[in-house]
Amino acid sequence: MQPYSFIYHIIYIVPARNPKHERKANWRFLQPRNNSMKPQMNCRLLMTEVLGFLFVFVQFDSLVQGEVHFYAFVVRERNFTKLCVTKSILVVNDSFPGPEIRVHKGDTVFVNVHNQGYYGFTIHWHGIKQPRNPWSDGPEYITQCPIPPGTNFTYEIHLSDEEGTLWWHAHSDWTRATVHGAIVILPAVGTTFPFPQPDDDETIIIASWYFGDVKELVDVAMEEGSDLPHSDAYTINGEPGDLCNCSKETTYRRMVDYGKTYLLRIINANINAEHFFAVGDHNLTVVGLDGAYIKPINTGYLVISPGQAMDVLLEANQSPGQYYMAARQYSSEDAAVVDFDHVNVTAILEYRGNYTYRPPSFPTTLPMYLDYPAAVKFTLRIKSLATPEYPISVPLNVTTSMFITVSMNELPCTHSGCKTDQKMTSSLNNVSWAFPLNTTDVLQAYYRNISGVYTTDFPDQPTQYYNFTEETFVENILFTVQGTKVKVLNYNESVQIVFLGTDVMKSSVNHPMHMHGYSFYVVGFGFGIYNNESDPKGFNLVDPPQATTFGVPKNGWLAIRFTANNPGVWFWHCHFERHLSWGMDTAFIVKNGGTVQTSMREPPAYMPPCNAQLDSHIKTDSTEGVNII
Ligand SMILES: [Cu+2]
Repeated sequence: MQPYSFIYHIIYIVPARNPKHERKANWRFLQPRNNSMKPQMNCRLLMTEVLGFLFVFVQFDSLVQGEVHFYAFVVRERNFTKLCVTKSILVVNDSFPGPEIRVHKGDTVFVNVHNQGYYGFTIHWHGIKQPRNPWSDGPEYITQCPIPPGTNFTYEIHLSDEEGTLWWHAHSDWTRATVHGAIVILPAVGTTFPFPQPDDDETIIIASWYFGDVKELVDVAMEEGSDLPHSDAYTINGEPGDLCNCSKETTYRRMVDYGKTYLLRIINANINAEHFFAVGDHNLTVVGLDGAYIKPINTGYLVISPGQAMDVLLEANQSPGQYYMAARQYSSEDAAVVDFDHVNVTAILEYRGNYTYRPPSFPTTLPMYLDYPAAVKFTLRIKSLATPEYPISVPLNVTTSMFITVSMNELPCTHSGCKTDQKMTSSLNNVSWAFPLNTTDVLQAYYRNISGVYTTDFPDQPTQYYNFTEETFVENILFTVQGTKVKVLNYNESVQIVFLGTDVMKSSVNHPMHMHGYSFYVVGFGFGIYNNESDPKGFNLVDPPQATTFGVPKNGWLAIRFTANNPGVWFWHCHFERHLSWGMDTAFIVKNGGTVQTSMREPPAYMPPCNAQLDSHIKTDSTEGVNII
């Protein structure tokens, strides 16, 4: 066991950041500073944090290799004005997007989350494997119940082999629309990047903006069985940018110096949209995906799925001036579907120095909304580094094989609030996931042997075979079953999953599948129905991309592999929130391996009770003795 050090990231409650501030300004969320903003409150909050963290730390039983960081997240509603309209949104530390967590590989982070809002929610540390510790993974009703208003809960985040960029977000309904932020994982102390040291870095978070209250819109739509809401705009670091109404003054700007190289940490925090991204007149070199480095991809654009994070090098090597960093939705839906959000979101890359002002240059390399070949062309180029310094470990002898259809479906809408006869659902192998709402979570049920919460009969194969990639409205295929069905894996199984995107209801799209507790290797993907004799011959077992979120191609298949060496309960699902809400989800239970180091850790002394108020309409005072206004 090596010596470790503690770092308190003292978080001050400050107004939303001015987007014209440069990157270092972001640190004010994390660094102590002298100002007149409620010093008494800060002291009170800090005392609470220190005592709470000390209490947690005495129970901390894993080997600590790096630094230990402490953060406080105060989550409450605040007014923000975008697109000429002011509305209240749930945010962390009064900031949209929320504060950045910045650590080194191998560090440990404690985050005490104070729910000062009106309804329960959880936070998930997206892409972090949480070895042996599903208790801090976060998805509600899977590994914990929502944190009730007026209470707090401390997450323990243990970084293992992740390096690069990941992110955190709420994992309850669509609360993640505004409750999210970056996790920057620098190389371990004493090591370097696998590319020349960049001069600086910059986090770019692409998110969705809705005019209405997102939770309320979703709650109503789910109750009525109607379509789920579509976003009204996209944002980069909280701002819609020059091309949107009432937004020009607040467009996010990043100052750069000619001749320097910047590491862009691009996170797609969108609720339902994949995005193309490009920078006017500048090439990009993509060097990382989901907390793992990849072989450099030199490109004029990239495509990023919701859930994914990419590390991208940008050389400031053009004539000093201003250039748009722009993103637009990549829609893989049928061309006839046009009701998606067409907003082009922009930020500005601005060179320092004296030069004659010209309007920012818009990237001509940014593909159009429906440019499916452009998306596929980029995705095919992603390969692991696979070097002695950054080795891979793709399972070669598969011991558990699953073939899973990924489908849109319908179900009769039968409860009292229904406004339609049939409602939209989605499924994996024709099972639409049902959360064990307000009873307990799957992890508790597994750990404490509580029956009646879930069943272990998630099917390894489709329940029926049909022409999967042909448009169909046949009733026995169209309708799905609902259930809380999980798949149980023995410790150290070598798992292969082939996902197949169906065209039931003519609704095939690219589905970004996300797995908790693991990253996986993408050994292949293709179009049409998977052939289990010929397609494996083309698998990449040499340098397959490693990811935690990767798209199942529209009317095509995705083959992934991983070793089930992280015991616990791990959710996996489509990262389009509308598909998650409709049931395109399930969970693995990975059994213990027989030794302490191959078994789940004990639960922390406190887990949130399963009685949180969830209704977005009820706005009661929820302060927990910390007056933060
Ligand atoms: Cu999906």
